Amino acid sequence: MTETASVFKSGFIAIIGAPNVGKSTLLNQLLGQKIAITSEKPQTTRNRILGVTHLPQAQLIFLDTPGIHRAKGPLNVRLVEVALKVLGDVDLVVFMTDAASSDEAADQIILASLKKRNLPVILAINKVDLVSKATLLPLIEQWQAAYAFRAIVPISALERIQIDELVAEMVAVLPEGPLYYPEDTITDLPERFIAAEMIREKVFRLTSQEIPYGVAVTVESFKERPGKNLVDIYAIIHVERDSQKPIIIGKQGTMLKRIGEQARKDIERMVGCQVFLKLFVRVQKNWTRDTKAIRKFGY
Ligand SMILES: Nc1nc2c(ncn2[C@@H]2O[C@H](COP(=O)(O)OP(=O)(O)OP(=O)(O)O)[C@@H](O)[C@H]2O)c(=O)[nH]1
Ligand SMILES: [Mg+2]
Repeated sequence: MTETASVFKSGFIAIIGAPNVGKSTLLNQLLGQKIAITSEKPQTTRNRILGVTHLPQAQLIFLDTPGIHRAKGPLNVRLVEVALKVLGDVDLVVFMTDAASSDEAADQIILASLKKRNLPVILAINKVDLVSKATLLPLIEQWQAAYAFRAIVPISALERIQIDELVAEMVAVLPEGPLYYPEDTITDLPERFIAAEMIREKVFRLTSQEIPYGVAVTVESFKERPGKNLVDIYAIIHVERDSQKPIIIGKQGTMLKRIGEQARKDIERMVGCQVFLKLFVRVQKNWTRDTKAIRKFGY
């Protein structure tokens, strides 16, 4: 009798790394759908974002996390806390670094906290589309010497290079396990949370300097219009200083309009119907320095 190779594997996989290395881009690529917001600015992600990939013989539950770095200020300290906490409850870690511009101090902090835990770790060296083989090879050797990784996989999350190879390495390490989530589950996040994130993403992408870092978004109301294939959403963009309000609104409301139009398109794609999005801007003085307010905004 031949042994059947039909064990079902499953587990929780933390995606960790320094800010801006491409963790959320990878999560979206793994899901084939956008649930995590991304931007070219560091510290975009502020929560643990869960996404599930279903394979015939495995279920992979990913936890995207805020970028780990030497944090200054209460909000950033909180974000690093959120990321490190995820490590306490996973079967596998995907540690992501940036092949093109690595944050060595942050990578060392992460390496040190991985060494304290007895977890299998796969290293994903991202953004290989930006570097030559000649830069990549010594980088791989350097990382091989730094830690006993289960595997080292050079990838491009953006260009979808070697993503299937990365998934195969993950499945190889995962234990035999149950179906944790029903087969139609992609995330445990409510649609209104993702809607708020889509709005915050546009603020990150359309404004500059300190503006995105002082912004939080809350969805006050998210309602389907009875009998119509339509959703009404009212959301507030909170800023931390009076001077930031006119910047978010823009000349004759142009900035707020752009934020709203771009966010609406993303939200419509998610909910699959027409969306009416109303945005308001409110000042919540110095919220990023106030632990209570940080909690109130869900961080
Ligand atoms: N060229 C290139 N750019 C990438 C790749 N992956 C991600 N990026 C870009 O890198 C930037 C950061 O990506 P994110 O996915 O937001 O990074 P993150 O690690 O989630 O960042 P934080 O949430 O701030 O910690 C974005 O501009 C992405 O488009 C890649 O493989 N190649
Ligand atoms: Mg992110």
